[in-house]
Amino acid sequence: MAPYGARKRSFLPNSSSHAKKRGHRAGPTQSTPCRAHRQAKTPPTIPTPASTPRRRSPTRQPPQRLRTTPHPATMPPNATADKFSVLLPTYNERENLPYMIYFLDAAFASIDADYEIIIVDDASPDGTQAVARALQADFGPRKVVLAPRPSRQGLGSAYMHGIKHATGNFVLILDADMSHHPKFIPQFVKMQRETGCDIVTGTRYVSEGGVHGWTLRRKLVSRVANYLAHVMLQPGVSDLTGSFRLYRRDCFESIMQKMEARGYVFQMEIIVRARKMGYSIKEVPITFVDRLFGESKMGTSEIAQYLAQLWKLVWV
Ligand SMILES: Nc1nc2c(ncn2[C@@H]2O[C@H](COP(=O)(O)OP(=O)(O)OP(=O)(O)O)[C@@H](O)[C@H]2O)c(=O)[nH]1
Ligand SMILES: [Mg+2]
Repeated sequence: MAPYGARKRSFLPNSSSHAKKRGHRAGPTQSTPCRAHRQAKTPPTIPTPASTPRRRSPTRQPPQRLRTTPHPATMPPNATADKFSVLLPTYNERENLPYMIYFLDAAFASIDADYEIIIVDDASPDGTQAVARALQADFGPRKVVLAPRPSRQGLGSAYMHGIKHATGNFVLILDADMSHHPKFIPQFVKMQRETGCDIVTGTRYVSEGGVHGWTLRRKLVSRVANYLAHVMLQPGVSDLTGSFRLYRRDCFESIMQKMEARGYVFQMEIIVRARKMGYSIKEVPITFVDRLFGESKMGTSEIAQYLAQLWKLVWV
């Protein structure tokens, strides 16, 4: 296999023009995550274990200047024991995946938290798995875990598969298309630590949240889906169809045992069941942007399936 750096041109097209076209701003926190870029920001010396912040020696602390500053409000005495298992389902996300991994790594580094990213790819025809393998070689198998499946089996079942590989005490779920920006993760963690809740869910539908880059039709579908779910299920959360969430692992696993949905309706069923089981849920506002690269998999059949499952959930 060619090294990751050698392959980058094939899966990282001109990022600034693409991002601009899709309404993403290329600010200081939205730069290209490829290895070449990261190397460009560091002095041109050969990295050694002591000078590489991501791969720490168990016996030797890195120099003080290389340590990330812990988020002041997220460091209670036992916080360093937490490990976050990110479940990342992918289907044709070849171009988005490097950005996701880069920003996830940066988000967890900003709060000095341990993490692993479990990529559940369903044999994507665009070669997502080759990119995932290259990223694993770059970030290490402890940080990037591959949990591929032989065929497309749906979003809900991807989470069920991914959790089998998780070793953390928290589970974080988000889409792999940059619609859910990892920069919000510190706020999720802060909310969980301050309130001790079981689930923190990202919401687009409060004043500080929002949706950007969607067509009017797509916005309407999401709004109507949420409105119907509120009227029929009264879930007590403002955004039932989003999937950007942080769960206590024990809570996630016990809800999983009761789950029936395998497709997009999974996000809704999990909150309905969490409420019925008495778990506490808090919300964090997020801004949702349209996917950075690639095509949406949300079609008419997913909408029809959603309506049928919504009716079923009334009787849960
Ligand atoms: N493993 C796996 N991942 C999937 C499957 N379907 C979708 N995904 C992934 O699940 C996440 C959400 O899917 P999206 O296609 O973004 O669907 P969406 O967010 O509802 O719609 P858009 O953002 O408009 O594309 C993305 O990371 C997809 O790659 C699947 O069958 N298997
Ligand atoms: Mg998406």
